[in-house]
Amino acid sequence: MNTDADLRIERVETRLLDIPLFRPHGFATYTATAQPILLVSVHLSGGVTGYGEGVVPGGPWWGGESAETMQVIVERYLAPVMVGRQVNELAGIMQDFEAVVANMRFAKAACDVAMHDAWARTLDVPVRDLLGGRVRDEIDLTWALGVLPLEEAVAEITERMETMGTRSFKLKMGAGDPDRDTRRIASLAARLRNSGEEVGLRIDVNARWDRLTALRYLPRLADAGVELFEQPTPAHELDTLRELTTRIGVPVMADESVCSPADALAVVQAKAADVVAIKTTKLGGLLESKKAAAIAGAAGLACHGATSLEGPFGTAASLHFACATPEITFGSELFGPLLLKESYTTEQLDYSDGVVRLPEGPGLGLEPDWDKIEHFTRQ
Ligand code: MUC
Ligand code: MG
Repeated sequence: MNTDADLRIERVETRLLDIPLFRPHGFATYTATAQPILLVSVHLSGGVTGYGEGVVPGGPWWGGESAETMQVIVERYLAPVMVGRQVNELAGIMQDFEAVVANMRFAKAACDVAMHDAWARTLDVPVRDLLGGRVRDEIDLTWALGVLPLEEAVAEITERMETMGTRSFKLKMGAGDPDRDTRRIASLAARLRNSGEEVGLRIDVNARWDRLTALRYLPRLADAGVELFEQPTPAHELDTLRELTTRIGVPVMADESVCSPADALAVVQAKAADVVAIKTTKLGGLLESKKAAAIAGAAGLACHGATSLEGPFGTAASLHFACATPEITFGSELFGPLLLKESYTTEQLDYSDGVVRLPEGPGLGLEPDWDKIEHFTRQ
């Protein structure tokens, strides 16, 4: 039985891991060959440790933070706010972060998750129980392909259908000429249709197209059978997003547009999207993600369990969130660990039949593999 004295945050440690990807992942402006992850460990006085990941999709191109900036922010500014406090003051600690560090939500998310993990472990319950409890035990999975040539994309889709039962695929766009990019996706859609495979295709432009480019090419993608457009245009242009949402007849998902609960409210008020991508990282952790999902859900928008390509701990955290949050009605893309060449936990998340399942056990339900962690630690 843990006492109050056991819940004191004694020490916060960070280390940078560089984990190679099994293949390069091409985004709109950058191609990643490894995923840098800031592993944050929160040590409690009773001997329990919780883990969180500071992670962005590939690098600072997405939202301005990187694993390196997060290390400075956590070590120098956020750790002093945590140390000496009780871990069951989590909401108060998160509030106090705001007095010391503005924005930097990915860094705060790593701390939020490590504290949730540590606190849940002291109670011997899964993190899901701290987030409201069970809504589901598994969630549908969309697999994301980077920007890939046609044949490689077809091979990867076929392989994932056969080995994991995946039926939903996200294709990254926004790199290079939009006309060529659109033809690449339309050919892939036609190829899959002709092979008789029933798969859903969606695209993510990562905010790279302007209004006219989107108005020109999204209808062609709609004709090709693309079923969802993720963030085609810049994050703050909510009028443009609303226009696309209402004009083209294919659901639009807001991703870069929603990095806080206030952003979720702005998207709701502007009627700018049909679906909101909830990355627990970009929102600053599990507590803030709950607020954003509640706002979107109250307006009747669907929420998607999105990813920053987290490793095992970060993905498990997003999975606990998705499994405790009724508003996540639009499935997930929590496939991050499978993009890594190797994992660094002793057990792996269970992916099959088109879903990913919540692990059992206290906290996040995963344990660190220290040999692997040492191996991947940046020197
Ligand atoms: C994003 O913007 O959604 C998620 C999957 C992927 O390939 O990129 C990320 C980031
Ligand atoms: Mg996105």
